[in-house]
Amino acid sequence: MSLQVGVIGVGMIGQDHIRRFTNTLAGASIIAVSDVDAKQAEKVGAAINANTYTTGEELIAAKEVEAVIVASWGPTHARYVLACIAAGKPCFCEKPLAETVEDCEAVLDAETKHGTRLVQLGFMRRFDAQYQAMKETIQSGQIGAPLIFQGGHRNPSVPGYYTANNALTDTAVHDIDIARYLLDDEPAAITVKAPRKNSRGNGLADPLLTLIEMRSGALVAIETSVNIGYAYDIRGEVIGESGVVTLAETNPVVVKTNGGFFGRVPADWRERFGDAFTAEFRAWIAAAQIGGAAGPSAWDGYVATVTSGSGVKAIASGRREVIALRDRPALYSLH
Ligand code: ISE
Repeated sequence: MSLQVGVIGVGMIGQDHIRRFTNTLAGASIIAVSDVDAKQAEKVGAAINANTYTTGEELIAAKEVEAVIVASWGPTHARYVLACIAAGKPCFCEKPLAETVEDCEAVLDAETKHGTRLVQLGFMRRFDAQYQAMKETIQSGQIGAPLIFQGGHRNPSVPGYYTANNALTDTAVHDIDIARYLLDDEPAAITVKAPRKNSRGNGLADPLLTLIEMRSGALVAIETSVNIGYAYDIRGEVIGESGVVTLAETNPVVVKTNGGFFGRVPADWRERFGDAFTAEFRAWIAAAQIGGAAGPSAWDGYVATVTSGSGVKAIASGRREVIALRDRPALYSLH
């Protein structure tokens, strides 16, 4: 039977997910929506024949809703995720899991008490074919034990409300998560450096170079550039003891003309990670149909929030900050 899904937050990303459910995915239907902007909720709901709920809590409590997608404003995530756990309903939550470490911990405590996983985090890169091939290469032993992960995360531009700290809390969190996934390791300390500012960046400290020391002694270096103009360019390389694995370019062809060669670079995250979004929801639907969750967990959301928060501290202090994580509950096995 088709999984009956409710979506909380029908802004840009919520609508993107709804389109994916309507046009591409099987085994689930969006039957309920809610948004702080009631008119927006009505409009989006009417277009897909879904019921509209005044609050996220009402949507979660509704009998017809079997599973929930939380795509609302970041500061509201934890409260909706907690309500889903209390109702025993599977929940897909966009990053961040929560903006504060305390709220993330409340989710970990509630889910651990529940006893089985209900929460899946929207770290879609784990479902990207290129990163998966990179992980398989590392696991196969072809490049020897991994020593360094270098990530480049380049956005052509960011909206006016984007702050300097967002480079860590909104953008680098993806690289933090994928580095943990690739290296099977946890972060131990973080240092953040900024060169002179990109003059295109409206005064933002952009780009940033973040160095994370992992518990095993491996290093993670992440460049975040958020006003680089030319395209949405995601770079990644793992240096091992006897080899290197690098994300290939994503263009299907190379065009040679006028004495040069050319290959397309994606315009935005939709183009670059479209297939990964579809794959993450396929996995979520299959897991939620039997009352669970797949892939990135609340633990992964917690580590991302602690790490990016320590990075924000490191920007302010100009120093290396230690990343203090609680012990990983048994519910969250290694990646
Ligand atoms: C945005 O929120 C995302 O999640 C994108 O993947 C990322 O590239 C962008 O920098 C973020 O602002």
